[in-house]
Amino acid sequence: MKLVEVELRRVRLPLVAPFRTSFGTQTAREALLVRVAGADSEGWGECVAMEEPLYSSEYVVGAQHVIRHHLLPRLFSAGDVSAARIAGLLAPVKEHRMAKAAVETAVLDAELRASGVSLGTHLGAVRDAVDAGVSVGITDSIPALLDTVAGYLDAGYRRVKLKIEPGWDVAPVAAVRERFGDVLLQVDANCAYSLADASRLARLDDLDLLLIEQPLPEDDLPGHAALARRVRTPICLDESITSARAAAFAINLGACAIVNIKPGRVGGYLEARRVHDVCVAHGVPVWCGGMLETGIGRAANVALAALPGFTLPGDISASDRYFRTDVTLPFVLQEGRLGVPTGPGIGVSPTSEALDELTVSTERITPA
Ligand code: NPG
Repeated sequence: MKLVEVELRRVRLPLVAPFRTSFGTQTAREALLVRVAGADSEGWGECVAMEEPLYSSEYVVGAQHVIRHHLLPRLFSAGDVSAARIAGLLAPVKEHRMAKAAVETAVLDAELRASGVSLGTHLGAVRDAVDAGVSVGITDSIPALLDTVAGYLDAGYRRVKLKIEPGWDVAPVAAVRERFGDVLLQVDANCAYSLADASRLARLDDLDLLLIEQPLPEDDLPGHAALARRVRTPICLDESITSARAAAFAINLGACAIVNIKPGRVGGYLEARRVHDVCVAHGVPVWCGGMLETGIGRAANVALAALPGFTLPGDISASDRYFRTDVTLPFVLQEGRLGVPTGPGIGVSPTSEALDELTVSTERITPA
C-alpha cells in the first residue's frame, strides 16, 4: 500500500486498580495508537512502550518522536510498502522495536483488512480461543494478595502470575500455593535479582511453579544459565529476548527453558512468529506476554497466542482486568478463555465514543 496519512493518537486509560511491579507502580495506561491510511484501506497498531522508560528504554513520547521523525519518512519515501518489507526498510534505525512494531502492525492490519484475512489465519493460528492468565502485582500485604488472587480465580482465570522482588517472594508465593492448591502458578521478577540470590530463588522450587520469569538483568544471559543449573524451576526469559536470533542464542546457552513472547519487545508480529518458530524447533514452550494493551494490542496478541507453540497460558486478560473503558468493545472471559477475533486484520477497531473519551492528543502526518 502507499501511505496517504498516518495518525498518532495518545490515549490515557485509568487502571481499575494500581499495578505494582519491581520497577514501579502504574495507575493509568498511556498508550500510543497508530492508524495508517492508504487510498482504500486503513489499519491500526498499538505501541506498547510505557509512559516512562522503566521496563525498557522505550517510552511513549520517545516512540512517537521516533515514528514521526525517523520511521515514517523512510516508509513515505519507499513508495509502496508492505508489512513484509517494513523491518528491512526500518533496519537502519537502531532498536526502537516497540515503535517499529506499532507501525508494522498497522500496515499489516490494513493489508489483511483489504484482503479479508484475519491476523490469526495469516500467522498460522490453530485454535479459536486461548487460555487466559492473569498477572498480579505486588500488594501491601499477603491477605490483600490472597483476596486479589481469589477474585481472579472466581472470574475464571486459568493461570496466575505473581510479581516478585527481593523482600516479596517466597512468603507470598507460598501463601498463594497453600491457599489455592494446584492452581497453575508462576512468578515474574522483571530483572530484580542477582546471581547472589540463587539460593533464595531455589527456595521457590518447593512451590511447584511453572516458571521463574526474568530473574536477572536482561543482559545477563550467562547469569541466567548459571542460575538454571542451581534451581529446578524452569527459567523463562522476557526482557532478554529481543529477536529470534536472541532467542536461539539464549536457548543454546542454557539461559532459558521457556520464552515469553511480546510482539512489541521483538519488533512486531512477524518477528514474534519467527521467535515462536525458533522455540518450537528447539522444543521450548512459549507463551504470550502482555503490556497492559488496549483492545487493539490485545486482539493481535490473542491471534498470536493461537499459534501451536503457545502451550502455556499467556498474560492475556479480559479488558476489565485493567480498564473500565477500553478503546474497543471489551474482551470478555468465556470460561477462562478469550476468543480469537475472526474478522479481517486484527478484527477489532476503536469505537469513536471511547476515542472521544480517552484521547489525550492526536497528530496527523502526511507525506511531504
Ligand atoms: O496483562 O497485559 C498484562 C500485563 C502483564 O505483568 C504484565 N506485564 O513485565 O510482563 C511484564 C509486565 C509489564 C507491566 C511490563 C507493565 C511492562 C509494563
